Amino acid sequence: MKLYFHPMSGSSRRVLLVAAHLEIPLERIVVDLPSGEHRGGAHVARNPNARVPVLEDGGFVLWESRAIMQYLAEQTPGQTLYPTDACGRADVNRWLFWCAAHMSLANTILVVENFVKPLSGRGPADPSEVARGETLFAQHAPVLDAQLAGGRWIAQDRLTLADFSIAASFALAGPARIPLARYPNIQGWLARVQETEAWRRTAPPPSPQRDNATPVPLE
Ligand SMILES: N[C@@H](CCC(=O)N[C@@H](CS)C(=O)NCC(=O)O)C(=O)O
Repeated sequence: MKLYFHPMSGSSRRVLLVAAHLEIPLERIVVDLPSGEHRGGAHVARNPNARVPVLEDGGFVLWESRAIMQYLAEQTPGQTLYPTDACGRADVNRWLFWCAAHMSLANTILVVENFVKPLSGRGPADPSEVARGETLFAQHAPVLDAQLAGGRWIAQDRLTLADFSIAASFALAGPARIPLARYPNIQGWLARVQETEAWRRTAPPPSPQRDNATPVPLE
């Protein structure tokens, strides 16, 4: 299977996390987002949304990162990331949809404004967009923090696709200045996800702009 991705992309990271955890070999093909390769004909033919990631499995082409996560889990007998019983699966699906509709949306606004724009010379951040991202974050982060008050993982009392999906959207929390200070349960859970072998194995290459950025203080 081939994965068209970019190493700094959170959407790509959530797919890589699942593949690493399930030990599914993927041929990784970088789509050069900074140069606009994703808007070129070859990539648009794979994904009309002109985004990464895209999975190719033989003649089957699949875009949307969470659909790819589910597809990879389905390929793996005995996996525990994606429950097979109806209630367990619905529970995980609930958090995958919530991630796409709410948490990722808030985080992505802050990633784009506070990290991507300055890094790519499209900056500076637009204060009204930053405010919109922070407002959405303040609306949704308490839901996740409360959920994590009751356990180590988001769903099913174990590591699932929900954890990898949501954690990937926080991968650039520091340089994106995502305001995590008031959410100790999210911080503790992120540290747990970051201790997994899959997280370590999918780390993007070093980037001075990312690694030397000053994050929002946690206290
Ligand atoms: N809902 C999509 C989002 C994909 C997405 O936004 N990918 C970003 C990288 S994280 C991208 O390709 N951005 C290119 C652009 O917006 O021009 C998914 O989950 O796969």
